[in-house]
Amino acid sequence: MMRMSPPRSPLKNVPRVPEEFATRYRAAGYWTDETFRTFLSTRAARYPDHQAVVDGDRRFSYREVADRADRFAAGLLGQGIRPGDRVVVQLPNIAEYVWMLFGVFRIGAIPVFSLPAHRHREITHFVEKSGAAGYLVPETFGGFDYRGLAREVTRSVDHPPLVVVVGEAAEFVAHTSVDGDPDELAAVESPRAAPEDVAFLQLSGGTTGVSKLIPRTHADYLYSVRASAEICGVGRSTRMLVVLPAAHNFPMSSPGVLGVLHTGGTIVMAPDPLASTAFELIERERITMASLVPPLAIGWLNAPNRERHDLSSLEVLQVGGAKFSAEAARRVREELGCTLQQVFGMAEGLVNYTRLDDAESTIVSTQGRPISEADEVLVVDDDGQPVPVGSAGHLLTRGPYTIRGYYDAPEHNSASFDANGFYRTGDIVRVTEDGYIVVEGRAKDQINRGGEKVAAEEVENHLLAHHAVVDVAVVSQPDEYLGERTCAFVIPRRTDDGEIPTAVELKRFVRGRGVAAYKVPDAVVFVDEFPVTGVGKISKTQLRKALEDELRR
Ligand code: AMP
Ligand code: DBH
Repeated sequence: MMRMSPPRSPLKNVPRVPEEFATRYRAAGYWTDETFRTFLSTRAARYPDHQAVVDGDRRFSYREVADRADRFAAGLLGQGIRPGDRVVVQLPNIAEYVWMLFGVFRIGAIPVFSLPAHRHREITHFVEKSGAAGYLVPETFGGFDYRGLAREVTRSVDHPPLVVVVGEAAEFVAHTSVDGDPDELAAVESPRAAPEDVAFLQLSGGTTGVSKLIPRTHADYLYSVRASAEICGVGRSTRMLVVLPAAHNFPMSSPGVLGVLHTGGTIVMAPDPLASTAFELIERERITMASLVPPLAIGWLNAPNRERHDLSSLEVLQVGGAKFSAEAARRVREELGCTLQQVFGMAEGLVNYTRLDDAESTIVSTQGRPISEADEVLVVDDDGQPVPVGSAGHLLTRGPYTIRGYYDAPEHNSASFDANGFYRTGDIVRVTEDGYIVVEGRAKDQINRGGEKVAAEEVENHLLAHHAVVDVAVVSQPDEYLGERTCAFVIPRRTDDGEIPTAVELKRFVRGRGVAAYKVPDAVVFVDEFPVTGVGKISKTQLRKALEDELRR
């Protein structure tokens, strides 16, 4: 395919950690010289024949995965991808994810992570915002045609990226053009990736119209991966089932795929999130660890066929991404016979874990404590004043693996970070006497749909594009299964004969705008006006309360 290369430019507007802090993080050994460029080859040298990745009947040793990564890297070079180029990665949980990702790292290119659920609108934004030169997709997955999506994306951007389709890439590894000669890689050994440079752009759940990209460096991320691996007790004998989308920050790094590869363990890719699929794999592969969002964990607890499977190999079940109720948490040890680890993290940085040897009461009733003694946690009131220990307030944080700003978003950063560089998480928490965090709520304008974050403003903008929508406010509504679901309050424009659009029509409209399905509102409620606050702003608190009152009735 003929392709115009995008104009090459380095990443611009990447806020950095001030030198005074960087010096401290290096001196403490948090930041080291290691980079993702050599991460996999180092592990392959250490554990060459150990099983690294299992995907269905396909099994790959560390040496095999590293070889494939090298050949893919050489192939990318042959196709014109260069160090510093951005490459959007949209791959499902398949073995190729691992070597394609490390192939991108190998040549010093910068992955831009996206989820399989993302569609034309999101991917176009990621490609344009990052100035991507490449885009990796499966051919089809879960019945969806990603090749068609890639075609659509390349048609709508000024500088279409090189599209690499996995189905083909798998063949490429055998005989065609995205398979290169690893000797060619010598040409890109220099310039070396610097450990404090941006390694990749990670996804944020976001609170704004389009999601912001999170610049993570080799040094900061690898620190969180190493420390997480230790806290979570992963090692060579760990066999981790990857159920959540592998590119999500939780299954990637807490300790996730990277933590397991760091220590020479084995990754087993789950092809779908069904409990029955997971149970079969746990039994067959002797899985020791898995990470889930609360709705999936509850699905495991409630699965009728659980007794039919031998789940005795499972040692640790991690649950995070959204609040896990104490009632459900208590059931994990009782019914699954393994240790629960609650995980409260964010792609921007800070990750909290309950420790494996914590008292059961701590494990079930808190969301854990920070990874690092260098993580700074502040809990403040609406005026920014610290609250007494044990009281609820806004969580602010700063530390050796928390960003100081989003990529190329100066205006937004001045709101999301305080003058001292603390990230305003938007979460309402309280901290116990012994330093454990309990998540009490949220101040940010976001819906946490079972761990999938939906920015209210983004959905509102899509609905406002409909000709029959005068105004809209999107809020969360309690949901038994998801924890929260999305409800759009809409003031409709009536036609001359008094007709208004239907809820179904508006949902279909949002879907038709080319966004991930999880962003389509679950409910649409038509109203004549919105309740307003004292200063005349739409009161989302009152709208949420109206929904809760209705639910109670
Ligand atoms: P993101 O910034 O998109 O990576 O999403 C991180 C957000 O997910 C956090 O700021 C919390 O709002 C939410 N979150 C993650 N883990 C938990 C948890 N265990 N309990 C409650 N909320 C969580
Ligand atoms: O929700 C998250 O973003 C999240 C949850 C748990 C996360 O990024 C993480 C652990 O690292």
